[in-house]
Amino acid sequence: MDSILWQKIISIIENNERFVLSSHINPDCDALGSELALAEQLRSLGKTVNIINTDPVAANYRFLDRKQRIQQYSEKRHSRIIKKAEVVIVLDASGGWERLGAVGKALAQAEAIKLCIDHHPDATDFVDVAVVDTEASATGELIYDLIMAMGGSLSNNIAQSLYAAIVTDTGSFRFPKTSPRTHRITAELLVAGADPMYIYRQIYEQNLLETIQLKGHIMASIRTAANGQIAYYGVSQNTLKQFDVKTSELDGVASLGQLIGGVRVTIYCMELPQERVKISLRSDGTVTINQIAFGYGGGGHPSAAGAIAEGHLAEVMAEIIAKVEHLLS
Ligand SMILES: [Mn+2]
Repeated sequence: MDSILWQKIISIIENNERFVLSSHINPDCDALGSELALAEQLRSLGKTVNIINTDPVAANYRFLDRKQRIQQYSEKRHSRIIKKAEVVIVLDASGGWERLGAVGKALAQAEAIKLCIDHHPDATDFVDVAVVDTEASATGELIYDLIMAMGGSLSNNIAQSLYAAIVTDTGSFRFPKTSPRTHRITAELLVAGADPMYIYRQIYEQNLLETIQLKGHIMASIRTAANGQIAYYGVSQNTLKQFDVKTSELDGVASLGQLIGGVRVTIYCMELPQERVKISLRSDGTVTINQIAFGYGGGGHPSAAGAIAEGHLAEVMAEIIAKVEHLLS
């Protein structure tokens, strides 16, 4: 990252005392880890820091925030803090204040200097200074750079937070942005005490038995089409009830089909109340599937996209299979 840009951020940090950090709705580990690491660095300089997000910290990420530094936004509790803030730093989110949910509305009104540090390629004209590096595998990489540029040190907490940010955003060091730099940074985090086994177990191995059993049921129902190039499966509201599993616990189900050799596209459909169906599409990168999601008013990346359609589960599924077959032919 361009050190002149960091110098700009560092002089803003040095010249101010009251900071608010925030990130996107449904904050992931990169959002939370980046917030916690930067907050600790700022506090070590004697700054006053509030981390305020719209959504609460998900249960499997709470180990990062044992001291409960991360606050869930409420207008009553936070309007004064936001009003008095001198600097607002948005992490792991660009594209506008809407990405932040309710707290974004409040922060947009603040008189503070507004900064954004991110690795997404979205517009940054909503802030005064933005540091965006789309080559970074995670915002956590950029926070590492910033802490180093400030001459800060890596406490055990900072190391755990940034490791969690990077291991999740790289899909455990396999996604395309995983670079030599990612591994060099990660090496330093290990030196500073990040514990890979512990962090992995906290994030990925806290499932309920019911969830694993439902995943087993879904896996047993996987079918293929187009000579094994398409995997498809669905789950009904009845099945969710039968297994007593909340939809929020079904992370990772959308990519189960990609575990099968030869599968290029996975179609996963989940029945929603009121005759709607949530469609999730994954591809192995050899075919672009977000155009199908766009057709239903959805969105996403070329190899991971989704949408919500009207209709019955089986009908919607058949429709999507036909569209993907056409795409592959
Ligand atoms: Mn990220």
